[in-house]
Amino acid sequence: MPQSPKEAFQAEARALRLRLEDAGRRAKNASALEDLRLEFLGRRSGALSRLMAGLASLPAEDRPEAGRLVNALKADVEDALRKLEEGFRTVEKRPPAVDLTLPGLQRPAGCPHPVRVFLKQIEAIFVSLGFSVEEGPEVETDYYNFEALNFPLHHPARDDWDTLYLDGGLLLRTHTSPVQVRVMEKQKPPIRMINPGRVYRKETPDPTHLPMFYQVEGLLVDEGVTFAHLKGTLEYFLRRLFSEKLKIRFRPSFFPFTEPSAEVDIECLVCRGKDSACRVCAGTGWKEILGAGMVDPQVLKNVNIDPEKYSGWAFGMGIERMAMFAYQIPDMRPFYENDMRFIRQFRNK
Ligand code: 2U9
Repeated sequence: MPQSPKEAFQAEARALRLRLEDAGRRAKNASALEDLRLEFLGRRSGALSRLMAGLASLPAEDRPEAGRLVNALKADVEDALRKLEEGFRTVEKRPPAVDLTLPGLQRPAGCPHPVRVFLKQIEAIFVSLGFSVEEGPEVETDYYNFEALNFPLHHPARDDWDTLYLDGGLLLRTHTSPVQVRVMEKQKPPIRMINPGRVYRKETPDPTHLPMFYQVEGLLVDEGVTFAHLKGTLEYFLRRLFSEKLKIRFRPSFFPFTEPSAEVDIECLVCRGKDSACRVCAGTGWKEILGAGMVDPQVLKNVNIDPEKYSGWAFGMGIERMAMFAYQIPDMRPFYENDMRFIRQFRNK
């Protein structure tokens, strides 16, 4: 049935209301809102102005009702626009969920630690000589850390190797020597091994002491092994590590687990013995770099190796002290302060 002018007017008003709802849902920001305002309330070509103009073509008796319809629609349009505007204003006032002014996440690339680099160089030299690389526990028993190595209970020699004691008769190892003891218990000679690892001492940190540091110890046990083999091996090792023509000297010393024992010095690489005021060697021209000796026959007996048949030698060195000397660092503490500016300096050494 054809629509009457009044029905046509009402249908147009309904369509306009639907368009308003749909446009309101799609408007996402203040500029879309301005477009909406023009579309519906624009003076000349706005939808409501056009609807209003259509009033004139209605029969006179329908005009008052249609006029009310247009006014109600106009009020609804204005109301809808106001609500949308308020909504946008509060969204714009809210701080963004992510602070875009913050600096981005930085993930600086790490680099090998100088102590580790030095340790690997030492390992490579001994591996090339046929030594195996062995590791063992850092928490040890009194037997493996002291007794088996000739430190009887209450012997004053223990003072220099004092450590942190744990419950149950356990302690933090003061040297990596317990690893040699454990290997010798299981494996009969010939033995050729080095054992790198962390060790602990009762020390207050200062430029030349740390309560935790790295050691590399070595052990060789076989028939007919002499001090001459020890001297030759250590000289070869130190010349490969530092420089081919390095001057080396052995001085008599004492350790509970070796007899005879020696301390090994190398020429001061900073002044080469030419500066009587050298801060690195105190003007002596020499720098103590490691300790060594023939394994005490009692230590061999403790692991059921016959000292009449076999003999052996051992050595030990502190890695941070060697690295300090090699890289000419006056203080060991920065090795463990986690400052990448310090660590990075030794990347290519
Ligand atoms: C066994 C027998 C003997 C290992 C040795 C040294 C000498 C030595 C120190 C150097 C600096 C420790 O890091 S430091 O404080 N070490 O002087 N170490 S002989 O002798 C052994 C090891 C195991 C069974």
